[in-house]
Amino acid sequence: MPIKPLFGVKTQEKADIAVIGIPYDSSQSFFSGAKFGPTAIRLAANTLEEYSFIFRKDVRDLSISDWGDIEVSVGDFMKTKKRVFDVLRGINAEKYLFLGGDHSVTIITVDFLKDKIKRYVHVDAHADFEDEYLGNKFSHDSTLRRVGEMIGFEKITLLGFRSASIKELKALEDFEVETYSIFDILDDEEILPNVLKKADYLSIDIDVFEPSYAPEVGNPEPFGFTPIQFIKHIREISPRYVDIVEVTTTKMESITAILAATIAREILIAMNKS
Ligand SMILES: [Mn+2]
Repeated sequence: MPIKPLFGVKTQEKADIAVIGIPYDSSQSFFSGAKFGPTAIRLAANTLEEYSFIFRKDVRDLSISDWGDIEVSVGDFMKTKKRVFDVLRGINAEKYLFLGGDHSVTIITVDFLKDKIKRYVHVDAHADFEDEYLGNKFSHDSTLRRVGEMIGFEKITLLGFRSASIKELKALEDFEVETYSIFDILDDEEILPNVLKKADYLSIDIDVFEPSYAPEVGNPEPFGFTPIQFIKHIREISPRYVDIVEVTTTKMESITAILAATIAREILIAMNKS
């Protein structure tokens, strides 16, 4: 089965929203294979409707173009960053949906967009706030830390996490980062819509969902969001930049990729409003 552009949208032409795969995974994870994420998500989208039941809209009717995957340099973060920058400069879209790749790709995309981001929301089971991981500053365990350094710690929010080292928790406090754990969210129903609403960059690590809904991730972590708990607020959000990362599978039929693709479809429509 040939893999079509995501939901059969236009390809390689100027549009308001650019969809781009960044199949990079070099940093260490329990399970590897996040580089297959973009392929798995496009393949999953082949099996889904292009029509959103929630918005009553067809994604193909919107100004969206899928530019395919950027050729990355697996294992070489700096070379990959250069390639991503070159491609993004060429595309020069108003809005972007990036498909990862592991979470370190967000360090690159945020670097590219840093002057435009007003509020970055990191939706993740993990804090990703280590200063480095085994000497690697550009690891998926350090993504939020690097993002904070680039755009300012006052502009970032960590949402839905339930796993962090004591060092990370201390650093999050020291840098005065706005954080809401999954348990905070359970206690206060206002948090989720309020935080999602203000994001202009939304970074979604698919591991934020309960592993029974999204089992194929680098580091599964129980006690996550249910998909319905998240999608319930889709009408309230209008980000300009989104990434969906850490879909980690080599299977042709992946329930994690189906969830990621479905979320991508709804988010593309939500992005179209902004
Ligand atoms: Mn992450």
